[in-house]
Formats: sequence, structure tokens, C-alpha cells
Amino acid sequence: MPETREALIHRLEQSARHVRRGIWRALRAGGSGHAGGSSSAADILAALYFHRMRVRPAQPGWPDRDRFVLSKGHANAALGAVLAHADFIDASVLDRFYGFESPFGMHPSLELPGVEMCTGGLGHGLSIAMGMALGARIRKQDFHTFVMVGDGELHEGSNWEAAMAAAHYGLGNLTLIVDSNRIAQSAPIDQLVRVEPLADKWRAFGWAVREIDGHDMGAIVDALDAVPYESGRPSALIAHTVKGKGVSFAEDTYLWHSNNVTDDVYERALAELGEP
Ligand SMILES: Cc1ncc(C[n+]2csc(CCOP(=O)(O)OP(=O)(O)O)c2C)c(N)n1
Repeated sequence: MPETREALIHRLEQSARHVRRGIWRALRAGGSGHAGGSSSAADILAALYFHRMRVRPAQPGWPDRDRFVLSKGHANAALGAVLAHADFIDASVLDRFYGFESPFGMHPSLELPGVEMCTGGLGHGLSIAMGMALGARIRKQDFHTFVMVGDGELHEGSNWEAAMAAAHYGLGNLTLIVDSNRIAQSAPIDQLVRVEPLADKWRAFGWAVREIDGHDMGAIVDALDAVPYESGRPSALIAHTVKGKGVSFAEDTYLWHSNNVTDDVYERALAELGEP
């Protein structure tokens, strides 16, 4: 029997809970890390990996897989938690976050199965994803490339060069997701350099744009299922999110962009997240 929409949304919400628990598990193992931007991305990552993307965890290099580039690489705890929940990697790897000689570091490494690109220096992922999408066209492959950036990351000018080029090449096989949690490393983005109105900016650069609540699983599913929003144009999904989503003391504050995670903090976080 095909999965009903209600069952799909419930399954993905449960997956996102697993991902958030995995994030905190990793951060406890490492003693610190980026709780804020990992947690804001968790629902979207769950929908990508457990619904939208065509991937084969047992065959991570399958040539026709859809690609995902986590340009905001500091949210690697979320990517690792997803890869573990999807069985690309063993969940015990989460307990080696940031460890000596661990393949699971603060930023993505190609040593970890399922990771498409080493990122962490902000501002590179969109150009790389654009190259993957252009390469797919040249090689006549029909995979889709997704890339996630942070809204603070959009301060990097290289994003806007890639934005122009992707529109110029008419890359309908490329989708950008902006995790728009309105907070960067040390302050709200409006107090640094304003990036809004994001939708107008991407439209002006020639992209087809949608905006959603990035924690509404139904809206996420609909927005991911609908790409490309216009044929022959790259798609931009502006997802309005809450930094640190799911754990009250970490929500909506730059203090939890990155912070220390003791056993006590971990227990409090898990108690709030609850069992899947
Ligand atoms: C080129 C570069 N400059 C600075 C940093 C340090 N840094 C890491 S995260 C971050 C803030 C990013 O803000 P945002 O994209 O909004 O991240 P999110 O809130 O989604 O975690 C900065 C400045 C970096 N990783 N790369």
C-alpha cells in the first residue's frame, strides 16, 4: 500500500527527531560544536534524505544518486546524524565526533561515506553544486543537485557569482536551500550586514523562488517535491527556520551557534527532544 501523506509527514518528523538526537549525541562526544545551525537544518535534511533524494546508502558512490552539498559545513553534526540514521555510516561514528583520526569532524570530510564535498570555509558550496549540476547536464545524467547555505553565509560574495552563473546556464537541475535562521556566528544578521529581502534577490538573479516555514514538514515536502519551480531555471527555497530548533535554551540565540556540551547539557537537550 502506498504511504499516505499523513504517514509520510509523521515518518519524516520522527526522522527529524532522530537527527536532532544524533546532533546532540555527537556534540556531547566532541564536547562542543554547532548546535544552532545543525538544529535549524534538521527538518529539511530529514525530508531530503528520507523522502526527496534518490540515494543508495549501501552504494554511496552510485553515479545516478542525487547530490547534496552542505555548504554551511559547520552544521556537519546534522549531516552525520542523517547519514547515520540513513545507514550510510554506523551510528557509533557519532560518538567519535571531533575525535583524533575520526572521519567525522567539525566540518564534512570525504572520508565519511555519503559526504559529497569537504566544506567549512563558507561561500564555496553553491559554486561546487553548480559545477555538479552543469556536469550532469554535459554528461547527460539526470540526477538533481541540492545545496544548503546559511543566511549569514550569504555575506560571502562568491555566492552571488554562482547565482549569476547558475541562472545563465539555466540549471533546472540545481536547487539551493537557504537555512534562514536570521542569526550568524556572533549576532543577528540584521545587526551585521542585512541580507533580506532574500526572495527578491534570488528572483532578480534569475532564479525561481519559494519561501516556506522550514520546520513545517508538510510545506518542506511540497517545496522539495515541486522542484524545479520553473523549467530551465535554478530553484531557490528560502526556508525560515529557528536557530537551535527543538531545545529551548539553544533556540534563537547566537550563544548556541557553537557552544560547549557537557553531559548535563546533553541530558537536558534529550529530555526536551523526547523519544522518537
Ligand atoms: C570563509 C569563512 N569565514 C568565516 C567562517 C566562520 N564561521 C563559521 S559559521 C559562521 C556564521 C555563519 O552564519 P550562518 O550561515 O547564518 O550559519 P547558521 O546560522 O546557519 O549556522 C562563520 C562566520 C567560516 N567558516 N568560513
